[in-house]
Amino acid sequence: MPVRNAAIAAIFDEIADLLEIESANPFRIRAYRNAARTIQGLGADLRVLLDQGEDLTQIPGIGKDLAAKIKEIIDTGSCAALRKLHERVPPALSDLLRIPGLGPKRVGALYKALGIRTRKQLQSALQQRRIRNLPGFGEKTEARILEVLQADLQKKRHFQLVTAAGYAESLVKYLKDTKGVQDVIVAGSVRRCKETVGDLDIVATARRDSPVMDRFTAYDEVKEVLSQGTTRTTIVLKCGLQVDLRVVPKTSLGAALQYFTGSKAHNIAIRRLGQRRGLKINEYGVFKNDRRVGGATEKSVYASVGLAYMPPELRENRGEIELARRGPLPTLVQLPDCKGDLHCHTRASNGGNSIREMALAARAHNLQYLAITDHSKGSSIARSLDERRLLAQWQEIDRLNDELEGIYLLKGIEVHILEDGRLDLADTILGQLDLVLGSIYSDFGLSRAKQTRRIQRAMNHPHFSILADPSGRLLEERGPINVDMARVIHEARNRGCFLELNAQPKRLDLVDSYCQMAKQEGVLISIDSGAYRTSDFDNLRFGVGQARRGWLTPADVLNTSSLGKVCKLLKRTMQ
Ligand code: DGT
Ligand code: CA
Ligand code: CA
Repeated sequence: MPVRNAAIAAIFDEIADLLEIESANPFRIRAYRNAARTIQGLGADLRVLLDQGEDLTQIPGIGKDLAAKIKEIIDTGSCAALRKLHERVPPALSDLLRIPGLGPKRVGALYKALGIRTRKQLQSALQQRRIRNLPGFGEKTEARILEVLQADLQKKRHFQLVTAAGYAESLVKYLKDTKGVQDVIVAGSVRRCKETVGDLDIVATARRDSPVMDRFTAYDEVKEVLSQGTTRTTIVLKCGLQVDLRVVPKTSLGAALQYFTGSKAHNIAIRRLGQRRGLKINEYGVFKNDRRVGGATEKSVYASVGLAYMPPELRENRGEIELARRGPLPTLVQLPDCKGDLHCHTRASNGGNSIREMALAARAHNLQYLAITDHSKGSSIARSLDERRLLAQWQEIDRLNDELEGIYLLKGIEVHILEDGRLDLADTILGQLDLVLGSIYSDFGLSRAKQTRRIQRAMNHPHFSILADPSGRLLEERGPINVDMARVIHEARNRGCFLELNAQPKRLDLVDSYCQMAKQEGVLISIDSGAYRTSDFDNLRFGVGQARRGWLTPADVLNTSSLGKVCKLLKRTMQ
């Protein structure tokens, strides 16, 4: 799991912060910021890439200098450049930068004039009205910062699912390897496959004499132990992620899992159902007049209120309880149901591997077909394909299809949907492909009406197959475009085309609620890796998680079909 990537990105971000406080060269600052973002979004573990002898400068935005620093961080756990900066700028200052309204200039001024390094010091200076007289500040600024600071104290940082799940899986392995420990299960938002995660909740059972809590607090990545008890311990990892571990008796395991998996809204609804039946449901069990009537398994908790077991991804109080009361729950799509992947890149555009390498990796992930969909020439992306290079790519695909067993390559492209809805490659070319993905790579800020019309027009193109990255969002970076998604989905149905759920951790786009909408309209969703390198196929599981949150069954997903059926379905859109 790409656990260390987050740590490397954090170091680069911190360097950028401190450089900014020092008013260093803006290009230098931006280089660190961009690299941090790239690393965060990378599917592959940098440590693994290095071990495999890969050239990190192949990654966009990573030059020689940054590649060397990445290696240094992986080898030594830290970075001399950061240590040097710390000699000049107190590390705590970078935290002050995160307060809205406090740019590097102001943070620098607060430090130089008043020696303020921490939020606490800032808060007391604000309360003592010592800040209003500094140049560049005033009474209004003072009041605003105080307000933001107080609101910020209540907010919690969030982590991408891939990062949180990576830490969770390592911890589970570590805890399981402890004397007397029986079950160790990740609950909370990670178990529900939520795209971002506030903290980790782990539920375990253990023999009475097991040293599980001591082992937990001794974990290599622990920064701080917030509290330690025999049933509950809370730690903070070096990356800032908080982890709660609860150790419960076997008889309560189901109840504890159900409770700590949440969501809170779902739990409240379940508990209310219980109350109506005279039952008390909590993290210890299900009780009738203080007598235990369930709680050893999650199934027993749901059975006590007359419901079938519910997959965690459904537990959001978005109608799943009513659905369960009406009849059997849908059998949600699972990773092995996906037979192919309809979106990936190769070295021909901005991917990191050859077509052959991608094909073999897809096969190793039990996929039977893979569409090669490099960027077309109109996109601003480096090395995108023009007609001539595309023809050469087709020849190579034909050769590989002759040669390789067990994996079939489809000829595709990811075209750029222009501002007016046109596609950026000639019809004569598009007509010869097996599929055409269309995505938005510019003009994210169009009005709702214009953006909706733009996509409708693109979909109306006779060769359009799949709307890729439908909302264009990048977690922590860019919000979704403003678009009437209901209309887009309706248009897709009329046109017989499809929407994608891109499984890249920072995309997970289409989002769950729109998956539900597409399902209702009968529009199939293609769960794709959008892979840029061979290791990105690992991300498919997060796409499946998001699809399950959107209630999708195998029948609602395009790439659960056999190759023959997918080709037929794609032909329908290609006319
Ligand atoms: P997160 O950590 O913000 O990503 O989201 P969760 O869902 O993991 O929330 P968290 O860690 O605050 O709590 C874990 C679970 O514990 C939550 O999903 C449901 C349960 N829980 C927490 N507080 C309450 C509560 O006040 N009432 C009930 N019924 N359940 C709660
Ligand atoms: Ca949590
Ligand atoms: Ca928690």
